[in-house]
Amino acid sequence: MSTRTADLLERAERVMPGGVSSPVRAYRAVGGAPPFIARGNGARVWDTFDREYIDLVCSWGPLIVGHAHPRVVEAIVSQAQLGTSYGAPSPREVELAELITEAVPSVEMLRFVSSGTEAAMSAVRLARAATGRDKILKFAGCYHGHADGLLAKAGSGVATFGLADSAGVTPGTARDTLTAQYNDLATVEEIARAVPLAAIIVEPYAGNMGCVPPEPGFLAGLRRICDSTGALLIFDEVITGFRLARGGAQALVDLRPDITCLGKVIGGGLPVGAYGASRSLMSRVAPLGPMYQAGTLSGNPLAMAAGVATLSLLDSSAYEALDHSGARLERGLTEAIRASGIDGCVQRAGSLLTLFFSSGPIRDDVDAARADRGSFAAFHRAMLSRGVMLPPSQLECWFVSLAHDDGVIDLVVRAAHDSLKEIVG
Ligand code: KE4
Repeated sequence: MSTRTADLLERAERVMPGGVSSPVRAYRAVGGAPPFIARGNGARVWDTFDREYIDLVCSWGPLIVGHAHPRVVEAIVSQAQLGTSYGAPSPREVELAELITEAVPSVEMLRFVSSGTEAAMSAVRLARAATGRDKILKFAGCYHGHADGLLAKAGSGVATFGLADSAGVTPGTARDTLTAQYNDLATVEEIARAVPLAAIIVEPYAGNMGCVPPEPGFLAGLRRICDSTGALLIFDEVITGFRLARGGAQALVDLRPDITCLGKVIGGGLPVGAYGASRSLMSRVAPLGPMYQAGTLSGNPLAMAAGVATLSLLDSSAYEALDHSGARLERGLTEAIRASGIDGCVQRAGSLLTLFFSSGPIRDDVDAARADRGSFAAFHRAMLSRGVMLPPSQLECWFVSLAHDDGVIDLVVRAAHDSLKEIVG
């Protein structure tokens, strides 16, 4: 069967909306047809024409050790030979759960699910079950998956497509989700004092409006507000968990949320999510308690094996290497922006970063929305033509892996210099 991209895209669009399994992959924000990827290895992927790209999407975060790492592949293959799913407890999920609870002290107990969306929606349900309250507060530009109640003013694909929220979310559902601006503690304080909140859910380092770090005091302020109003603090660490540090963003800022959402890295490229909290909170989750949540493939042995193999590669030297590569890329991109004279800035947190076509600082979704998306689209196309695959949206993070060594980073920087020169003209 033909694998030419044009045929593939046509065939895909006949049977899947936009020809994709997730909207942002359709390249609507940057134009052109998305390459269909046939294989990946290390820091690179190849499309169905065998064109090679340095990959800065890394499956939107999970591939922190690079594509097809031998240790991860071996773990998946050997598990697959023992079966792919049992619908029963298996040793692998105990192993991964122990690795996570050892690394993240605020998570004494967790439940595996199959996506970050499920993790966030279950965390919200747990907060409502524990507090008996209905309303939650999220931040504009933060994205916590596509559960109905979490799509209000969401980031990532929702913002990329300029949607206020999503069709199909009922006013009754939307009514229970309040929003504030990221980094705006005063408004949070006002809302939390006026409305009894079940939870405040936040990306501790925001990644879904591009990389937007918390300002000093913001997260500690949320912790204080939750403590004084009885709301639970949910850190959505689906991106930052095991990426910014082994203990996630909460380790960096030395704060304990009440509930943590995880995903991406803990599955090493296979579908995994998890939510966790103190033993007492998690004891409310069925079968121990009245909060119901379930999943056919939750704790899937293949995904558990990939997660265990991936986390086993993330020691302190790995985080030093990730930060080194992120910093090298940030320096190179900043120099390229200066040399080109464009209005731009780079914001970074460890191995997460975004080149914004806007002078910084980018503090929230309003600042992020000011970035010049047309210039980003032109830059994306120019980089793609030079063999560098960036996330196809200005409002996303670039992901660096352990496979992005100095040589790879320098090739990306070279391509950025040339691409910026090209779009400046
Ligand atoms: P998934 O359901 O896509 O596994 O996870 C949802 C989610 C939850 N929380 C955070 C902080 C997230 O970033 C995500 C998903 N991230 C996007 C990229 N920004 C996934 C890419 C996509 O939607 O295709």
